[in-house]
Formats: sequence, structure tokens, C-alpha cells
Amino acid sequence: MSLKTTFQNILDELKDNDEAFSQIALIGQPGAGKSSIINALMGAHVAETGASTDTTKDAMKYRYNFNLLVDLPGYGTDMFNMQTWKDKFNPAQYDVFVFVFSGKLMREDVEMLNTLIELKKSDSVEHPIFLVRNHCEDIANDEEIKRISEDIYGAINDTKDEIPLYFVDCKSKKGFTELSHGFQSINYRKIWEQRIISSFRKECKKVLNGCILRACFTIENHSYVAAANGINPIPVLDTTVDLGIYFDMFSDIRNIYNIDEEDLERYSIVPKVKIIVELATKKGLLMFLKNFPGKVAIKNAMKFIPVIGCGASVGLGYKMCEWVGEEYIGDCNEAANEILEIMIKKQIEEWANNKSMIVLGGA
Ligand SMILES: Nc1nc2c(ncn2[C@@H]2O[C@H](COP(=O)(O)OP(=O)(O)O)[C@@H](O)[C@H]2O)c(=O)[nH]1
Ligand SMILES: [Mg+2]
Repeated sequence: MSLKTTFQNILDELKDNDEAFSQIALIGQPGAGKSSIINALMGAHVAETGASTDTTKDAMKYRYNFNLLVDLPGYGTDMFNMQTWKDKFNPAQYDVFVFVFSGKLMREDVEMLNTLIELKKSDSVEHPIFLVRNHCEDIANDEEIKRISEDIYGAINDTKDEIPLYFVDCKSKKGFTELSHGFQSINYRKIWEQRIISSFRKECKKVLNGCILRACFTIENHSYVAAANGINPIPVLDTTVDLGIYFDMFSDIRNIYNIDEEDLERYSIVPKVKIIVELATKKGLLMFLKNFPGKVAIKNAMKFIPVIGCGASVGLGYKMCEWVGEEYIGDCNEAANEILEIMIKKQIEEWANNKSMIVLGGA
């Protein structure tokens, strides 16, 4: 299986995975009605609700069309003070924030809201925010609606246009049509794409890190062989470079990466080690030795010859093989990263052209 196929399988799997769906997190004090809102949106009693203490103890996820609704415990409790809550539930991992409140805004609510707004502004990915005032059956008149609205926008300053406010009531299910329409305005597709690409990059880098580790082992083994061969000096240079060992090593490294020579030439900018070694001539070897960053680096071929004796060439053989191997890993890695970036670019283009694949939010 080629490296490209390995990458493609990772991408396909990510596209099929629920975790790639946009995650809409409900955030608010305990008892604000987060779990009840999830039930109202889902049209079924899926999340546990409770009257007194915080019933939700961990992040619970519910599939909601092509999204996940994430029910979170409230903050500012004995179990989760503000800091423990932020550490444990790290809001940045979620895509959309639904800030739920019911009574008067507390100091902690304002702090949390501003944390979310800060994230929305600073993160490279989008984080739409929705404000939801629950228990709206308590609201007596328009005057009170105006006051609640002024209160919350006052706490977060000038973001009224970007952060909509909804009024809902979980008992009578009032306001949920508007809220679910609001969710539909989010560019879920873009969020979903960003999520897939970022996970794809991460997973592929893990694969490549594994390749580097295994390739380093291979280098070590070949370098021992190269060192053992150091007692058979090449005439003229008085040192040993057994090119067969190098080509074996290159082939092993390519196998670890599942990259073939064609790929390497196509993608890697200049597979420099290969070119130098392949010259396999006195000139080629001298070029190669001039590039070698160890102690034996020489300015002039003639001066180099008397310096290296048989004894020195044993250690030199090891060092040179190691260096050539490391350079070759660099070439393979460069090619692999280029394969990855080309795949990402192609996938983004394909998404942009395939308008029929729509990931919708809302009920
Ligand atoms: N009257 C009324 N009660 C509600 C409303 N929303 C939630 N509740 C009740 O408030 C309590 C806490 O709700 P819950 O969803 O568990 O809040 P959470 O802690 O934010 O998840 C439960 O007993 C709910 O039945 C509402 O809009 N109106
Ligand atoms: Mg709850």
C-alpha cells in the first residue's frame, strides 16, 4: 500500500467519523436549562435534567442531524469552579457556543461569556456564539425583554450584530423554531471541512513520525555494516564508501515510507544525497565528502587523501552512512509532506466544486 493510499484511508475514515461533525456546546450555570434545551431541540428526552444540583457531570454528545449537541455541566459549582471547568472542558475544542442563562447574569456568567468571545476573536477557526435566555415564561412584558437584552449586550460590549439572542421556554417549547433556524445560518460545512483537514494533518504527521523512528533504526544498522566494511579502502580515496550499502539503506527507507523512487523524484525538491552518491565516481564521492558536515570535510581533494588512514576510515564509514541516511530521510519526509499538502489542496478544491454535498445544521 502506497503512502498516498495510507493518507487517503485516513481522510476517508475522518470523513465518515461522527467526531468530524460540528460540535455545538451548551454552556451556562447549573440549572440554566442546558439539558432541557437539548431535549427540546432533539424532540425527545435524551439528556438527564434535574431540579436542584447539577445533573450533568460530564460532556455528553448527542447526534443532531450532521452536528453534535454537547451537554456540559455548569460552571461555578463545588465540583467545577470556573478554572477547573475551563481546564477540563476546554471550550476551544467546540465549534459553536450556545450560552444559556435564565436568571440574572452573575459575575461568572460575564467572565465565561467574555472567555468565549475572546476565543471567537482569536482562534483561527470559526466559533459562532448564540445567546439563549431560557425560562422565558417568567418574562412579563416587552420592557423586561429590552432590559435583559441591554443587560447581556452591555456585559459583552459591541457584538450585538454578530451574537444573536434567543428567548426560549422548555416547558411550552416556545422559541425553538427560531433557535433551530438560527443554527441553520451557521456555515457548518466550513467548520466540518476545517475540522477534517486539521485532524487529517495531525494523523498523517503521526504516521510520518513513526516512519522517521523506524528509518533511524535502519540507518543505525546500515552504518554498522558500513563501518565494518571500512577496512576495504577504495583506492585513490583511501576510505570506504560501499555504495551497495547505501542503496540498500535507501531502499529500506523508501519501503518504510511506502514511497517509490518515482514519487521521490516527482515530489522531493532535490533528492541531493541520491544524486551525489549515484555519481559513484571519484568526482561524485569527492562532491559527497565535501557536503559531509563531519570533521573530515575538505576544501581540496588532494589535501584530503593523506589525512585518512585505514583506522580512521572505520569511524568515518559509520558517520558518513549515518549522515547520508539522515539526508535521505529528509528527502523522503519532504516528499511525504508534499504528497499530504497536494491531497489537502485537492480535497479542498473538490469540496468547493461539489456544491451538492451539503452539511446542514438545525432541525
Ligand atoms: N419552568 C421551566 N423549567 C425549566 C425550563 N428549562 C428547564 N427547566 C427545569 O429546570 C431544571 C434544570 O434544568 P436542566 O436542563 O437540568 O438544567 P442544566 O443544569 O442547565 O442542564 C429542571 O428541573 C428543568 O425541568 C423552562 O424553560 N421553564
Ligand atoms: Mg444539565
